[in-house]
Amino acid sequence: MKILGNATFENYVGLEQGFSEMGYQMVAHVLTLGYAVMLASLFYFILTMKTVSPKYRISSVLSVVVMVSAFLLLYVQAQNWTSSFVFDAEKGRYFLGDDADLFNNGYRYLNWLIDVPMLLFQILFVVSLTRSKFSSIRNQFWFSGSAMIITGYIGQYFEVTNFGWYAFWGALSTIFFIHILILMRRVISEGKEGIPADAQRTLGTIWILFLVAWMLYPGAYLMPHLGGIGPDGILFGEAGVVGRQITYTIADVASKVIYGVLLTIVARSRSKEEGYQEN
Ligand code: RET
Repeated sequence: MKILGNATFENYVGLEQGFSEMGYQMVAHVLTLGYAVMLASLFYFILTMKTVSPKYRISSVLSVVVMVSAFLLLYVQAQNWTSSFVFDAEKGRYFLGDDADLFNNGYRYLNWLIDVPMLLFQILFVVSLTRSKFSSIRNQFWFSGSAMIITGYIGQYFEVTNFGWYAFWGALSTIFFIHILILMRRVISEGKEGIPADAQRTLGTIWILFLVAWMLYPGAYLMPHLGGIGPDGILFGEAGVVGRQITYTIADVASKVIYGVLLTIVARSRSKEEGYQEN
């Protein structure tokens, strides 16, 4: 009898039902896609840095920081998957290996601890705030961003073993998330004032992207219980495991890469208007 304790639901599924070839490979591939995109985009942010005027370049620098940290942590996350589950040729499925590591999404959470404040600061270097104070927004972003991730990190340990704690930490994290959404809305609406029309439209797109992409993370947190609460729910199985990793990858590409590209576009439009010429 194996006891998994606070392990996340991927391990419980891998112990009892195991994963089909398709499910196992889809996760391995989507995790690999994740870190490959981060490395490729790293080059984009370096190579486009000079297309914006020097005062906006910090935004690209922050994207570079985000790409490097995400690349490394997603790489480790992908290795964690392949070292946790082992093919059983008699059953034709992948199961939690006897002496294997347990799988845990904690690498991601710690990656967000770096990336969330960076992504939030990043926009402050591209827009000009008209009423709010830069340092006040920056500090609130930093505080609520870190608190949101740390509380969620604690909560995810209880997703199988203690639903009450899992819901409690998740709810606490959501309060910080709402604070971030309110701040971001304010930053974007102030940022739209007095900038070229195309840059205003791009900022509008950034707000929608931000809302959708960032909401995917709490969706992934809730994933095992979205199809019915507890181990009998339909997503407490292979579909939920695969669904969660796909959700994370889409969210990561949207919130880090596409967001960074859109901010570069806003910065380029503002640079042009201010007379900056790339040489
Ligand atoms: C958690 C816990 C459950 C409640 C909420 C959460 C929100 C997480 C978010 C994460 C964003 C991460 C990003 C990473 C980019 O690198 C922690 C899952 C609300 C919004 C943007």
